[in-house]
Amino acid sequence: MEKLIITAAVTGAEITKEIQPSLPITPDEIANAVYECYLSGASIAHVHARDDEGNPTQAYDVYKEIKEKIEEKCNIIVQPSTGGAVWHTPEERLQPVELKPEMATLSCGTCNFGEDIFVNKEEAINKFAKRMQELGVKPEIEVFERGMIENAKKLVKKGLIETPLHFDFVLGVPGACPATVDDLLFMVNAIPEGSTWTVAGIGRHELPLAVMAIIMGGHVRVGFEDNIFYKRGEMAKSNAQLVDRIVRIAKEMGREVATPNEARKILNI
Ligand code: KMH
Ligand code: ZN
Repeated sequence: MEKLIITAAVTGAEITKEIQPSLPITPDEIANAVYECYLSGASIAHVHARDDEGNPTQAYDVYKEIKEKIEEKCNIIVQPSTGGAVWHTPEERLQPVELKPEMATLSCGTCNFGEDIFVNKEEAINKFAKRMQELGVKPEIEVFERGMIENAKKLVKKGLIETPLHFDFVLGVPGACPATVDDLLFMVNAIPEGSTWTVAGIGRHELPLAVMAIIMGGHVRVGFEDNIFYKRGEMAKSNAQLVDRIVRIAKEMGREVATPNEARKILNI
């Protein structure tokens, strides 16, 4: 099996410090949290930015500061979000792509998102994909529902993204696809041959789906964006604590963990 790529999603757009006191918010806090995750074994940092009040922002300058601070510390792959928060406009969301990161996320459809709707119209998806292609940014295709895989295949036909594709199945978002074993298999069986995939299980689903991915040859995303607990009733102390556990399980199962440069090779970056 390929070595395991661990993505650390350290901040997200939904969690607050009131809910998880160790949530990294400022560029320094985010860079430090990412560095700890890198030392633990993460090879990709999925990054969301926050403004001075701690609210989600897609501002170019804030992402630039975060990216530079991370790059001063380590060679982890920096993957900014183009999903942002549900209320960001497509124009706002696309800003971090202008930094020409190695990767960025590309959500390929609309879904319910708790009480909100995460809107990704075809026109915007095409625009995001085109700009990433122009700037040489590898998209990680975010899949919250099965139809989003078909939208990604359409982008390949239109020449807006290139194979091999890399997918992230975000399973267990309230209102979107559940996080069962059958759902993960359904997704994995639907992606084009030669694709790579990772899974981000939300909340209590993070760990079981990660274990499945380790067994199946997929990759794993963990972090406060998706899950703030270490176990039932016990908050995680840090993002790195969640990475540490995945590294331990992978090693016990004989799956080696990829360095950032090994992840670059696996992902064709
Ligand atoms: N915060 C969600 C609405 C991404 O980063 O690309 C979208 C999200 C996906 O987190
Ligand atoms: Zn995200």
